[in-house]
Order: sequence, then C-alpha cells, then structure tokens
Amino acid sequence: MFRSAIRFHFALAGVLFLAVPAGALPQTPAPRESSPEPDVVSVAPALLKRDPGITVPVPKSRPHFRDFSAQAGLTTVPHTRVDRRFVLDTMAGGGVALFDCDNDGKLDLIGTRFGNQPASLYWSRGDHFTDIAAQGKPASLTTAPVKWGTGFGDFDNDGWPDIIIANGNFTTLMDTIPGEARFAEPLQLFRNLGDRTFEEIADSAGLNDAPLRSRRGTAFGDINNDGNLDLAVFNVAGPPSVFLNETTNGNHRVLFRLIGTKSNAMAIGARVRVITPKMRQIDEVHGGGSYNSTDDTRLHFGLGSDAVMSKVQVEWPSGLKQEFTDVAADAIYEIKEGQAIRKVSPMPAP
Ligand SMILES: [Ca+2]
Ligand SMILES: [Ca+2]
Ligand SMILES: [Ca+2]
Repeated sequence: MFRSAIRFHFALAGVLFLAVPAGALPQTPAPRESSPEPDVVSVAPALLKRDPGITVPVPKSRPHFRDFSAQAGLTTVPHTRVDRRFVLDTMAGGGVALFDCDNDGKLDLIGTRFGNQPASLYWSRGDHFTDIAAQGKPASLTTAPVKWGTGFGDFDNDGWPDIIIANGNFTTLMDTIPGEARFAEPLQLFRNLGDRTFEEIADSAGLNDAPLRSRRGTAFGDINNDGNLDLAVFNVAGPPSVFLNETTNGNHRVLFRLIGTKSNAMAIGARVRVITPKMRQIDEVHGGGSYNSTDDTRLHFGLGSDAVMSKVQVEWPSGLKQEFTDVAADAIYEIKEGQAIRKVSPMPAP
C-alpha cells in the first residue's frame, strides 16, 4: 500500500493528476482514454536475501555519507515510543517519488510498500507504465522490510538519479516473532548504473554505520550548498538523522531555484530540462513525496564530466517556455519566471 502522493505533469496526457494515492496500481494495462491513472504491469514478489555488505574501504568517488545529526543539534525525541504497541498511523507504510530513472525524458515512479512485498519501479513508456523493479534489483532487495520514505537524487553527481529507501517495522514486538521484518532496519541506497538497473550500496556509503533505527520519512536537499545532495531521515523513538554527503569525485553539478511570477511562486509543476554534450536530463518541482516529507524544492542535477550546460530549458505551469544557453556548472542559480537566469553563488570546486 502506498501512503503518499505527488502531483505531477504526465507528459503525454498533458494534464496534472495525482499519482498513486493508495493501494496497488491497476494490474493490467488499459487504454489511456479510459483511465486517468498510470497503467502498469505487476511483478511477482521475490524472496529477499540482503547483501552482507562491503567490508573493504570504498573510494569516495562513490556515494559516501556521514551522520551529522548530533553535531547539528538534532536531539529531540518525537512523541512515539519503542514500547508503544499499536500505532495506527505507522502500520501501513508506503512512499512515492517521481524521477526519470533512465534519462529518456519521461518521468518514472517508485513506490514502497509494507513488508513481504517488493517496492515497484514503474518505468514510463509514454502512454503506460511497466514495473521494472524485478530486473533492476530493487524488487528482490526490498521485499522483506517494511518500507516507508523513498526518493531519488543523484548522490554521486554522475547524471544518473539514485534511489534511497527507509525501512523499519512498526513495533519492537515484531522482533520476537520469527520471520517478521525487524523494527530497526538498514537504509537502502540504490546506485543507478545507467541501464535501468541498480546496485545497493548503503553500507559502503556509510548510511548504516550508526546503530540501526526504525526509519520513516526521507527528505533530500543540499543542506550545506556544496553541490552534494544530503539526506534527512525521520526515526521512530529517536531524533532524526541528517547525513552529509561527502562524496568527492570531480563530477560537476548545479542547483536551480525557480520562482514563479505568473505561475505559483514555488514553481510547483515547473519542469527543467538540462542538456550537456553527453546527457539530457529532466526534473520537476514537486509539492511533496516520499512519506510525510518534502524535499528541497531547488532542483539538483549531477553533470558528470560536463562543466557547461549547452541548454537549460524551463517549462512553467503558466505555459511559458524559456531557454538559456551555455550555462556554467558548479553554481546555484535562480530563475524567475520570464526573467534572465541569475547566478546566486558559486559552489566549491568539484
Ligand atoms: Ca524515464
Ligand atoms: Ca548517480
Ligand atoms: Ca551537501
């Protein structure tokens, strides 16, 4: 069951609609004319066997995080307690996120669910969706845990968006039942390999260095404006976690803050297309996602070895289209609807 929703612009339908508010998506494709919902093909659940983790040092050219919570003063414990046996609002699970997993210009959809059922990665074919989680790795590695917040971000700035999933059962009582998912579970980070498949690298990226917790919402954003996407995670019976992304690999990146004038001021629904010599990427400003969370509304793009964007195109909800050429990477930009692009600040050298 999914418990969160995102409004987004489905390219071919040409309208805004709500994606995946609850329950499973339709299990068989249907003509778009007859259904406003995305059409999908389901996959059979697979038994999880978690990777044992990598024990050799991993270079920071791959995603690498450090838990910064205590230094940031995050010590407040929420009202939920480990000994609370039945908490209705945490008994189902499910988060959603929209992203273009294969950079084909069409937004794809990931959804998480309760335990013993896999997360789904719905790949957009333009007029319908196909669940490719089984061949892309996330299905087999996400079946067992109770899954909550999820989202995408290019954590190594290679131009391919990666996926994070937060896990954890709803009560410690489940730890006493054989075969049940644990209360505290590892975070999962699926690094995008660029061919609609992923490798799970959370342990080697440092996300599970601290004692495991029962995770819930996830929110992404570049907290320290250094060009690396960081991560905040809400925990049950403990303070939230903030992970600073310390990846160093020389890849270029950029952040765009969009401000609507004729469109809504937060630019919700605006789409940005970034074209570099090697890649074409899209992203949209969304009004929510994950599980009870909202990401930084600035759009972040990893650009790999490309130091200049040949084109940056913006489609505003009002219908206005703008294009900027030869935009330098490694900076934070502000784009006000109908106005010239403005560099707000440079980023540190990649
Ligand atoms: Ca796509
Ligand atoms: Ca990536
Ligand atoms: Ca950062």
